[in-house]
Amino acid sequence: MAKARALGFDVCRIATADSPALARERLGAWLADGAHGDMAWMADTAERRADPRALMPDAKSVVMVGMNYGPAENPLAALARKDCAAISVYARNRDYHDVIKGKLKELAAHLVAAARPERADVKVFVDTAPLMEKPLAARAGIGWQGKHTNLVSRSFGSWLFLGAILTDLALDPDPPETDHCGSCRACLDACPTEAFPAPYRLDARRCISYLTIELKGPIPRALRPAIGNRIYGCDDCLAVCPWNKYAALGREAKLAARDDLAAPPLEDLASLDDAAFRTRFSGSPIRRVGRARFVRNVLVAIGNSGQTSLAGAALDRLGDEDPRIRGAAVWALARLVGREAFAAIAAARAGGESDAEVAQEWRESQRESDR
Ligand code: B12
Ligand code: SF4
Ligand code: SF4
Repeated sequence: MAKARALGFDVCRIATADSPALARERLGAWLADGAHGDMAWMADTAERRADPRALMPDAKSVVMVGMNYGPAENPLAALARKDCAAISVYARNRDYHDVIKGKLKELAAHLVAAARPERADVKVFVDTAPLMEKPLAARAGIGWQGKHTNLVSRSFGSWLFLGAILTDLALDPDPPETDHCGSCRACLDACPTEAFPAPYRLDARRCISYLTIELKGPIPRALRPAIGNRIYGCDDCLAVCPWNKYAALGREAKLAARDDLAAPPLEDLASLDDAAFRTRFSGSPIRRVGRARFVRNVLVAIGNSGQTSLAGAALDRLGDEDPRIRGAAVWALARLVGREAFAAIAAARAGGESDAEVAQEWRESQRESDR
């Protein structure tokens, strides 16, 4: 633990490496419901994901680490500034995968050295392989899976990134943590898109994190209004958890919010071309989604802003080369300009649309603005 702390981890505990209790059944039920949406990689890897030994047949222990990324300010404050973007806490600076992976490798090397003369095999993971990190962290006693399904810690609330080292060393396991949610249901009630069909179960297809990060195609129209100005991920269910009163400010500088990502103006983000997008988000997790998905999200936020001054930003994107951006621009415009103005724009522009899904956006937006 001393070495883990010195490397920047806030908690490090050990679990046995067997399959987490009920994980196979629960993962199977979640996939059978289609709750994973378009994340086909979750279904493709299901068999391996349910059992750590599929990744390392001789694994006896898993060293689980947590890194606190507690924010300096209430992350929900950004939701009130409708002309600006709300970016989830985890994505306001460097990609946590990159930050944690290097440190995990160092911790693994330390484990190998400490075991000598015994020979130790180690493999490190931070959301990089099919491994169920949350139930393993709960078994190691780092926290428990709350009703929002994420791991909650009595010391850090909801703000912990997880990482894992699988090893064939038989290390002494720590006792597991028990559930401390009690009768609370704050996270379930806070979800803007009603993504929890039941406590401890998330329908990713309705989750803003999925819709803004994982979903490649157009965001379903019915869910767009509830997204508000959240353009990358969502923190609502995490932020309302009462256990956050014990949370501390994260100590990793690379994860502290960049000033320009605290509440960037939507208008600036909508106009980023590919080169500007890559430069602005170099080293950030946001870069992974690419410009098309990102500007699509920004346009949904513009449509939700209620600010007619942003209609020009949507109008500028009607001719974008990417159909996802054009489609979201049509939707945003219809919500910002009056019925007659939209009808005039549609008369001039809709007929030239070659993409079937965008043509459908024109038709549906016209229908809705006529109501
Ligand atoms: C797929 C995925 C997503 C998907 C689906 C999320 C989900 N809950 O499954 C989407 C894109 C929506 C997502 C969003 C987010 N994610 Co994510 N995601 C993952 C990933 C890759 C796999 C999770 C998984 O296995 N899901 C499958 C489901 C079936 O498993 P589960 O969530 O553990 O479900 C359990 C419960 O449903 C429970 N259960 C079911 N029925 C019942 C009934 C009872 C009574 C009980 C007690 C339990 C129970 O059993 C299941 C199995 O343990 C992990 C990394 C990893 N490799 O583990 C990161 C991970 C979970 N994500 C993480 C983060 C930070 C987020 C976001 C906060 C990002 C953001 N700000 O936008 C949001 C949070 C949304 C939320 N409320 O979950 C962190 C969470 C850290 C933590 N402290 O828990 C992880 C661990 C990545 C990491 N290495 O740090 N994510
Ligand atoms: S991350 Fe947001 S949308 Fe997803 S479950 Fe939590 S509150 Fe709901
Ligand atoms: S908000 Fe309440 S129900 Fe949700 S995880 Fe936190 S303690 Fe559990």
